[in-house]
Amino acid sequence: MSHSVYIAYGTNLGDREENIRLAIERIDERVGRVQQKSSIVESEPLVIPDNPDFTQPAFLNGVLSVSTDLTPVEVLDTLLNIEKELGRIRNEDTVHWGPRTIDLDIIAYDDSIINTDRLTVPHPEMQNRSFVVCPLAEIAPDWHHPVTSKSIRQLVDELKTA
Ligand code: A4P
Ligand code: MG
Repeated sequence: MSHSVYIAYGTNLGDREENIRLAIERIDERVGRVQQKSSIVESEPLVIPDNPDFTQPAFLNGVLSVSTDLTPVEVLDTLLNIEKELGRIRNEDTVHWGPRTIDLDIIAYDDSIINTDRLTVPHPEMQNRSFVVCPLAEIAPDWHHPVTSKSIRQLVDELKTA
């Protein structure tokens, strides 16, 4: 049975448009058909809580809807492989929340609520990030958060008035 998964991407290193193009191509091949693509938004990096003076380039962000036959963990493993192939370096020296060629996060998977060591779905920070909420609102105007039951419109409004 096919599931609906929303995937957010973020990139702030190298040829950002090309990173997005390649990531979408691979997601379409390996996770499932990409149904919708939001506009791409440019945003300033979030301030890193434990490293507030760290500077890094601006991000391009967006959200995709994908129909998939994979389980959530299979989607995660596929996204981690694609991140690796596109050159994301992950080790003890890389700054947490630092620059990356591509970061792929699972925002939502059907109406599932998942809290395991490897996976928190919906993404725990999504409602605080306009670079996720606004693109999601564009492609999924009827979406509701399965934990809080808030509509995507409400999440957009809350970010505007925050
Ligand atoms: N994981 C748990 N839940 C999920 C999920 N829903 N989707 C686990 C994906 N992964 C999930 O991820 C670490 C582990 O999280 C994964 O192995 C998986 O088991 P990671 O990608 O290595 O960690 P990270 O991305 O460096 O850290 P974190 O806290 O996930 O960072 P975020 O939330 O991805 O934020 N500023 C702007 N403007 N735009 C951005 O896109 N992104 C970040 C990184 C910071 N600042 C930004 C942006
Ligand atoms: Mg991530």
